[in-house]
Amino acid sequence: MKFPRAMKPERSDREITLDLTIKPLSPHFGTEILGANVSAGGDNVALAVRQAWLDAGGLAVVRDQDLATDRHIAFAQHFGPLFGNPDEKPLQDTVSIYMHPDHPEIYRVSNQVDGDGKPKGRKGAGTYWHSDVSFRERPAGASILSAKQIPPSGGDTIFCDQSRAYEALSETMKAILAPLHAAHDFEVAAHSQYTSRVLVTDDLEGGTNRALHPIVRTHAETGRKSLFVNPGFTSHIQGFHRDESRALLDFLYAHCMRPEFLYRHRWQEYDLVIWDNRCLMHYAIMDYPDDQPRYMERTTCIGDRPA
Ligand SMILES: O=C(O)CCC(=O)C(=O)O
Repeated sequence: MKFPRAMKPERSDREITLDLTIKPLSPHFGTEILGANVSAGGDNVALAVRQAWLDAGGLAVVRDQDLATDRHIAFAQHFGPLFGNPDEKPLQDTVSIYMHPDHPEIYRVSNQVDGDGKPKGRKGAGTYWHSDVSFRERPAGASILSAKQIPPSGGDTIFCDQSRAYEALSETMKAILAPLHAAHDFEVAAHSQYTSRVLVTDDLEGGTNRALHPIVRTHAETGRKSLFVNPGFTSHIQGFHRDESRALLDFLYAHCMRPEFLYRHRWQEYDLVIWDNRCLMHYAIMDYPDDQPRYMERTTCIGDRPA
């Protein structure tokens, strides 16, 4: 059965006029899209995928996309300008060795090395809860990850729906959070995840990897509110004593971990997964051995300033 786009039924298996099959991944967020050809589909497919992604709370899994790198970049541009484009400062110097040598818009995630012993991508990328690039004044909007090689099991990625997490708070807690801002700083992750302190210090000198954002942000396209703090990059809440800030952040993180706000993605080869960093955080599980290759390519869109 086909539905015109304007008559979207409630979350259930459905097709839209482009013959895409769109199924929920979980009762509250996430969608699986079958039958799309992102590489050859042009603007119509990209716009339909984008709309399905927004409708599903910012998580879409487009199956069976064996995408050439340049086609991935062309598709991603429908979601916003990309980090790595010639006008934009790199995400951080620390990660530049993981960027694709011919395509600076592509960040590579991998547990493999090439013939010269150079990493094919960042090993253990995102093995902590985070929202991509939240330490920038304009953090990431969409991130688009193309799975080229996956281990036979393991290497799942977990997503947390921070809109639902926000909506489940009491009205009293929402009122407490409403005026608050939190500092986001790449150094938080640098301390726990990276060893090359010299490069990190260089990055921080320009101050481009630190930013202050509202704890509750409103999604510019859907109007939905969500929590916007993450353990990976949020350093503290402005105006609070250190232990007050720690206690409130720890409460919010524990709240976000309620299983009903989470979806765990078991990757299939050639999945193209699009997540919205404005309202989701994610965690990549590195539970697979090095002799089981995992290789992924990511584009990252520059989002708006959180408000
Ligand atoms: O490897 C993954 O599944 C996700 C890696 C990650 O956290 C990221 O690309 O931001």
